[in-house]
Amino acid sequence: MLLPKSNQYRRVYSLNGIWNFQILKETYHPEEPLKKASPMAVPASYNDIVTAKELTEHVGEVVYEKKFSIPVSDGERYRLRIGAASHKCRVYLNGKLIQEGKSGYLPVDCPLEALKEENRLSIVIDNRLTFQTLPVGMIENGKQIINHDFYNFTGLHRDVCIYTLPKEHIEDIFIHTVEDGDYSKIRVEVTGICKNPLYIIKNAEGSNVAESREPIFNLPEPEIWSPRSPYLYTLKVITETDCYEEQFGIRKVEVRDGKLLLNEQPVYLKGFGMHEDFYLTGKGNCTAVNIRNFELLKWIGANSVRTSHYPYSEEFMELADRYGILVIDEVPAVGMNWWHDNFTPDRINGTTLALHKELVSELVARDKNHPSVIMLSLANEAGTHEPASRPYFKELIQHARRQSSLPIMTAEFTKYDEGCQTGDLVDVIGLNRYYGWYTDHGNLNVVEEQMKEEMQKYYNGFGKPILITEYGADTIEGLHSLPSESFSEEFQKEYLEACGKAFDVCDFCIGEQVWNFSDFKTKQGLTRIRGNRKGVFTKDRQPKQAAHYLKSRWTEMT
Ligand code: GCB
Repeated sequence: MLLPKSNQYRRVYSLNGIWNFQILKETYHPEEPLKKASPMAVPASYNDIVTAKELTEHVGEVVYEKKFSIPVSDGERYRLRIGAASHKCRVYLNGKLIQEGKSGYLPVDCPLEALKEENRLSIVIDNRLTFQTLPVGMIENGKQIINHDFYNFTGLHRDVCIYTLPKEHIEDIFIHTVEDGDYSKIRVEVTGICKNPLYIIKNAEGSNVAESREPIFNLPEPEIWSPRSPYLYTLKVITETDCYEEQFGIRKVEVRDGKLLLNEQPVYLKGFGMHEDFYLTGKGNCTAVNIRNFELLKWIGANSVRTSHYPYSEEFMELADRYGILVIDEVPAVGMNWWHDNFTPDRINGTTLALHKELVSELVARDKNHPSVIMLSLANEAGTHEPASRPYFKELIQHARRQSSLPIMTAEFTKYDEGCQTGDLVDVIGLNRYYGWYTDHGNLNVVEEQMKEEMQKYYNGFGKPILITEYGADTIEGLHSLPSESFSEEFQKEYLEACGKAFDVCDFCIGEQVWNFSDFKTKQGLTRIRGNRKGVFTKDRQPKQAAHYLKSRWTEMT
């Protein structure tokens, strides 16, 4: 699935801006325009923009509506692209249902037919989570129960646009690099109508460095992409009727002999689990925030992030390529760990698995040409201690391996002693661990030993490299204490330091990703003071004391 772009054959009309918005209390009548609508920003979540509590916390359906007119000609195709509508959506054009979307974090893209002089687009969004959605949630006695630790932000979260395509157009482009270990080999796979194609590769300065009529060709003296040197090329595919430019990088990723290798060199991941979350806009994509995030990642010496707990915006992925930040791309499989009996026919079942597989395919299809993506994460903290989780993940992982050659991991909450059923199926085991925080709260003396013991057990048990995908402590900025006490800036720093000591002596540990990059909104809870405060940066992206510690640790690590 290609990102809509303008060129001599294609046009893009942005529909971002002010939309009409209304909570849906009764059955929706798409044939009628909204009557009691208020203005709403797109892209954005509506939750932190409105002032009425029942609206912020609304569970159910809302409608977004916008009128538009564009020039229409017979020689073109028209499509609608919604970057993300969280979570499920129904799309209507002039009152007629044209598409349904099943995932809140991946694009909805559909043809627009029978366009009129003036058109009305309406999008009904449903934020209810069940055992058959991803994220997973539960509706009990009419009440929504959320089983994940981030706010259930709702809305049109990413760009919405209409784009045109020539009748005979390129549908998709897959750029395969470093096949058979050959760094100069490029293989281009194009779908759609591709008459008499010409493939041109431009270097970062925009000069042509290779040209071919055949889809397999050589790029002489290729520059390799890496966090140190995130070198990007552009492939231009020109056909008789269309053309498209796609950026890519040349890099090789593999897990071999207990190591994560990038371009055949071991790489140690330093970075964070994150969230798309900011003041007012919630999960709405915001270029300024995205760029600030990457500036901070570079400043602190990080080289990687996990898109916890769902696919991030395409803009985020593009910036990761440019800044040279390695990305573990996670599907929105979170909340799959109620206390017991998760994988049962009436809970996480075949329908959930079918959706899970579909979202893996869609994520791979969206992000396949990003050199920054080095691994797929198929779930965060699923109930993998349950025997029934094994066939579920076996099928899911087999499916993922058919879609992508990238290493596969899951982020585990399951304690080794509980018997993780899936550790042998993945390439890397991600561990989310909070010794001294959720257990032995405030006791820094236990952190290093308990962390080491658990990592060692997992390694001995499965022989897979271990990546610490979460560790951290809630910290209120400006709260100081000597000696340190939990929630103070001093404690966070000492906590991360103690964990670091454990990682440093485990040579099977391939990286550390602190939870979290920045503070973020959650549902209200006794342990949540205006959200989860484990951020190393505040929500407005300023450093807490621990940020300076991490900066010196990570920059010294080379
Ligand atoms: C976890 C979850 C993450 C939470 C975090 C916490 O294990 O994966 O979503 O936010 O713990 O801070 O409790």
